[in-house]
Amino acid sequence: MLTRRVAGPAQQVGLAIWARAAGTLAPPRNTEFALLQDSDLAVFDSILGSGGVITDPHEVDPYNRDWMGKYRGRGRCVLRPRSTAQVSALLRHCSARRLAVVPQGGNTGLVGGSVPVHDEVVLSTGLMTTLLGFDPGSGALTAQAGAVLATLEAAARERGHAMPLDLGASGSCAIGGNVATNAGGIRLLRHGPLHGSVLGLEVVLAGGQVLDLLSSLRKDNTGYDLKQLFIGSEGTLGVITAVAIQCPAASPATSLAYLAVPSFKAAQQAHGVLQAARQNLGELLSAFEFLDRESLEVAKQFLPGARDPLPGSDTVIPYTAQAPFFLVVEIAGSSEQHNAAMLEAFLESTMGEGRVLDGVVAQDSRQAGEIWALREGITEALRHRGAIYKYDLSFRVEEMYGVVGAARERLASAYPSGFLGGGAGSTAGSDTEHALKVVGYGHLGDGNVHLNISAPRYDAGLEALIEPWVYEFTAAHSGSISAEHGLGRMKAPCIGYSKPPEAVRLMRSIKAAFDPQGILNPYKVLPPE
Ligand code: FAD
Ligand code: 2HG
Ligand code: ZN
Repeated sequence: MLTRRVAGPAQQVGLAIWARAAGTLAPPRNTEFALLQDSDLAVFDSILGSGGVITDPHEVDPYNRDWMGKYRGRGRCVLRPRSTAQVSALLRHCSARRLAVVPQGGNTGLVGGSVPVHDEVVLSTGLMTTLLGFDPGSGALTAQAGAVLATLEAAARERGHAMPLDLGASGSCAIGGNVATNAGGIRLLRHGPLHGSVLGLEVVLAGGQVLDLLSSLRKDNTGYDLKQLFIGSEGTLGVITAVAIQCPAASPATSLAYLAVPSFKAAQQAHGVLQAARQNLGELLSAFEFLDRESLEVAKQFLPGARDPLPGSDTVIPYTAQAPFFLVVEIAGSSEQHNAAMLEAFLESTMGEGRVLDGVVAQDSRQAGEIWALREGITEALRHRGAIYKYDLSFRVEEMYGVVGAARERLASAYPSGFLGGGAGSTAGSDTEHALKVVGYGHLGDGNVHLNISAPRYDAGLEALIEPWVYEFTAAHSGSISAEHGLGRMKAPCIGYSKPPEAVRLMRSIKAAFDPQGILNPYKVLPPE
């Protein structure tokens, strides 16, 4: 189980058809890729030495499975380099032999990008965890790509700084994976995307060439900013081996409020809580997250020790039987007293105006931690429930929750009993544990909704009902089909819903320039030609 802070181990028509055919089905293996031979293993052994190459099927297995249990590859070997020079030597060999390779960090990705589709070799950064340097003057931190985010956060904190990103998988995901996915998370509202915070990268290209862009300068306008291409490239353009990142000074005090609101409209529209927070809390605002009641219920049911921060919100609210939405509002500033006074005043005024039904300001870091554990634990809670269809979408803030209601309506008409029909031996339909559930939560301040459809098992009929409908809905509302998780394997065929054909063509030329044989993370990000 992931703990939050502890380190641990088309064109439209053509694409729509692909989207329907894609889903969890594997695209065919590219027969131009070589099959792994014992002689390749001998070369890998000679480069990495003892413990660097894993071939025992039991040990290889977890590297072939994604976090959701949705995708499973058939890779036969895992490479665990410790240095950039080793990564370079490995890729030189793979390129010469035309062996396909999947870069893997913490393997917490949610779009099937981090595991092989067929028999690709896994190149894990798990042993590349060294903190290479920290500049106290600028706050620039440099680390090997496999360093775990929570470990780097602790290192930055010790030095009076903070990492500019934070996410529920911070105890397992690696900084190289974060950069490769352009991860968003709960602090993007405050610090912006990684395109702004990453100062430099070291990358090994498909042929083994080392591209040293590891500058930690704040300003550098010499030519095209090549590092930007690797941010969000999901392992398809090069293997990131080191990252330099700008860490802001840590705020001495953070405070957190948890609010129940009567509707999504009240949360965000012209005179909603988000606008009030922007006006009244200004630059102190560091996170503005939301969860709907269904998400809260799943979290309460499946997260050990989870407590409802507002236990009365389902009975004693005078305006409505049950508060349908909840907000997590965090401010970070220089004084605890000032923060608390600001948040209390904010709560009082928004409640007075009826925009907020009820709310609580965390009294200490333990209470704040409990609230964050609830919000960030929804993903984990849903995993305990069974299969999950995840859609990470962005829209204009006012429109972002519409897709959740539309998905509920669509599934309710297809499955009026609320259950997925069971096959032989299935228990589906026998109790509410097996009911279909549609939940919505996410980063409200950034217009990013996580639509999750939870089912007792993965089911082709259910998937066909959701996809490509959900992508068509998103495109029709000018949204993005991937706000922060990337395209990976899951959405590679669907890129055309959010990008025009000319953009996809240019992306293909960039891919060909960096990786002419297409050996890096094949079948991911770009649709098949
Ligand atoms: P992996 O899963 O190992 O890989 C992800 C992709 O990056 C793959 O395509 C892989 O090939 C590539 N890659 C990995 N390392 C490298 C490298 N060194 N060089 C080149 N390519 C590489 N994501 C968010 O954006 N925001 C969230 O709030 C968020 N919350 C999450 C909460 C939970 C509980 C979980 C399980 C996931 C969450 N995620 C979130 C998704 C995931 O954690 C992020 O995408 C994360 O950045 C992935 O990092 P990783 O090291 O696990 O990468
Ligand atoms: C979050 O914001 C993550 O909690 C995960 O991005 C979202 O599980 C999801 O769909
Ligand atoms: Zn998210």
